[in-house]
Amino acid sequence: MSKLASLYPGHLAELQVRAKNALTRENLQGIVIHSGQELKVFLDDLGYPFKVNPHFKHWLPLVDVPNSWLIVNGEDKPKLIYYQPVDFWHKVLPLPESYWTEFFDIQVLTTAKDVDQLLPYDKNGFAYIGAHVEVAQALGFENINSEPLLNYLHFHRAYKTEYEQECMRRSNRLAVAGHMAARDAFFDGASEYDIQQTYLKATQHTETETPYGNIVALNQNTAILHYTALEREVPQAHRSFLIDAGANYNGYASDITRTYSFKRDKFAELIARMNKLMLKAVDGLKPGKSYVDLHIETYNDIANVLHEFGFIKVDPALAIEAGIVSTFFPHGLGHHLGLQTHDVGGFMADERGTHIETPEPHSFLRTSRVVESNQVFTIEPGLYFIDSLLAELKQSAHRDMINWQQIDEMRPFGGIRIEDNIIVHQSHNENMTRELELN
Ligand SMILES: [Mn+2]
Repeated sequence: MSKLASLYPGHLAELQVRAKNALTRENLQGIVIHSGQELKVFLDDLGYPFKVNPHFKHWLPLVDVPNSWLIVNGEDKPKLIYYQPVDFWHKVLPLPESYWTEFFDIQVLTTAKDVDQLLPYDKNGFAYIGAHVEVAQALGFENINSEPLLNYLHFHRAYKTEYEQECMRRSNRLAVAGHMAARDAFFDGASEYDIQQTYLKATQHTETETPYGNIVALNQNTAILHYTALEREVPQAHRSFLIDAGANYNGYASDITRTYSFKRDKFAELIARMNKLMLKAVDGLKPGKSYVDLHIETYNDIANVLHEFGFIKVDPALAIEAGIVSTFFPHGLGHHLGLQTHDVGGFMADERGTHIETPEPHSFLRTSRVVESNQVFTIEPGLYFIDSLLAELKQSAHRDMINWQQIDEMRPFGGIRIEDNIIVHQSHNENMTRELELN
């Protein structure tokens, strides 16, 4: 039996328990989960790429079937309404034969609008979870994406089953192959666009299959946090390269970033220093630790790096107090990772969804929750030379704290971010990314 086949029954059993508990709390009979529908471009017969409801792919590894439905009640065999139209225009996916199929009562739906014949007749007591509120209303659902139900499910989604952890290891394996090919393309002098094609080929993904739009940036473009332009031209010189790119495995995302310097220069030294800082942050990720505290510790460590490299003229403590570290590190340390790249539940104190505020000036942080075992995180500190933020700093009262000549030397290199994906276990951390020889 394959590894996934042996882990899947435990995953399903855990989801059944969560569903049962959620239904008991909300006094409901069942949950109806809609995979989604194709969205059409305005005034056109073309559709946008289909992105499945994450609640749907939590139960089974089906990411590309619209108009399908799951009915679960936490006790009985879940029912899968599988959409299989008679269609000679498009490829119709055959009913899969896989390790998960025996666990579902599968019914085939050939005409999407006939789904009501296969749904519970009396919608009272059933909650709809899905993107299409108007469809749910037309079918007679009254409980639609209810917040208490979603809060409960989202809180628990942070705890990954062994099956999910295995999917995420595989997602990392795919992405690491892409990263290694992309790195080689950079040192061969390729354009951003060609590096992107190299990455996609190595991961065997199409552009719409990656969990998010890849960031493939050369030189100054590395300082644009969400740069996705993909310049076709080869730049005059290759100085630096930042790639933030993931992969999908059974609907689970990886999210990995690496930065390279073309030469053995000061920027390369800064990358090596940030790598050390990043691994220290990974070591700090432990059950019982607040992710906010870990972020603040890393933020303070970045102040030390700014001082060591002569970018600031003042004591790191003074730079922190003045808030100037945010000019160089203007984002959060990381986030939960799973079915979604920025996975849900990051701000929840409990299963009712009580929100944990992030303190100023760290309000951009994407998780404020206490770390526990079986949670999966990214750790992704950065240090950038961003013209717009530096211009603000130069106008501020703190401008004399900065060694502007040192800063100006670094601007052509852009910035650095290094990001790994970590499973927190009770006794140790599993760095899925590093264990795959991507250093
Ligand atoms: Mn990330």
